[in-house]
Amino acid sequence: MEENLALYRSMLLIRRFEERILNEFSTGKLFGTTHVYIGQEADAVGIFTEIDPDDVVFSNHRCHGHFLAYGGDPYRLAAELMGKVTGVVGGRGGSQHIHWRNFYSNGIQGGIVPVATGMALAEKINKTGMIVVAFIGDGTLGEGVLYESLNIASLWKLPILFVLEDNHYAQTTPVEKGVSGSMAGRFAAFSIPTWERDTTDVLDVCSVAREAIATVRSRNEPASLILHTHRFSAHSKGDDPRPPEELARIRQFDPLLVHGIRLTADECTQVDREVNGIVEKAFRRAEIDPFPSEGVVR
Ligand SMILES: Cc1ncc(C[n+]2csc(CCOP(=O)(O)OP(=O)(O)O)c2C)c(N)n1
Ligand SMILES: [Mg+2]
Repeated sequence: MEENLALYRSMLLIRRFEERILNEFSTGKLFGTTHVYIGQEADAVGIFTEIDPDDVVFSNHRCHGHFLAYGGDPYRLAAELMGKVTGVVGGRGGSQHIHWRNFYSNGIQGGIVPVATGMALAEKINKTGMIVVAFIGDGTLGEGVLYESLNIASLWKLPILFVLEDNHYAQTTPVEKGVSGSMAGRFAAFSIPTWERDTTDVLDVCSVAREAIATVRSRNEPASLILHTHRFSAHSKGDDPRPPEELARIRQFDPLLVHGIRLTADECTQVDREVNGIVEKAFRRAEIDPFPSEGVVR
């Protein structure tokens, strides 16, 4: 029960944080762009429940949910989005370029995958026992550098888990128009084993992630995890050509609803109150923080 509550709380923190981000953009307090994770929360929370604290994580443009599930501070993430000196990377990285402990993100689709692969080589050489987890989206299957990385990861038997979050869209392009053939087949071509689930149930994600992660760690070799999911919000702030019927249909897969039925109404209300308080405090505190001085990178 405790665990169910903790999983729900982590997903709700991401949801409320991201909702706040979308609202704050209209106030002009945030800089750059943003790609919220609303709808996909079960992926991050399930996976981060199963990795070790020292494992290395490479995220992408849609990184807030990954960062929060990793244990990142919502206040420092809010400050980062506001360009404040107290931000995760001193207000210089913005929404997509975050680094904290062993967490890295980058906005260039696929660009971070060879870096993640190199990091897995370093972990192997240094015999740290740590594995690398690299997140990509369905649209990133179109990036050639991904296949060079899969090839090297397989040839050199590197401890890396490639997580493919298929939310069925690359910006506004539906997956049917951008991805031919089989997703799992792409990994199979490099003899990389794949675990695949179509689910927004965080307990399912925990269980499949546990298997995939255990395989990478015990064999010291690559694996992949394909999670079919749904993005409820626009790709970025407003670019969403999907018809209302489709948006209504996918809402039935809301990970908070799917998992929420395992909790009592009182528990949900209590967690909601607690999480709203955390998000409110994070944004209020970040708002009054200073901007970095010109030319100074902290
Ligand atoms: C090399 C590169 N090309 C284009 C973009 C612009 N861009 C950012 S996200 C995105 C779509 C990514 O789709 P997907 O990989 O499915 O991830 P999702 O946004 O669905 O999470 C595009 C085209 C980019 N960031 N990098
Ligand atoms: Mg996508």
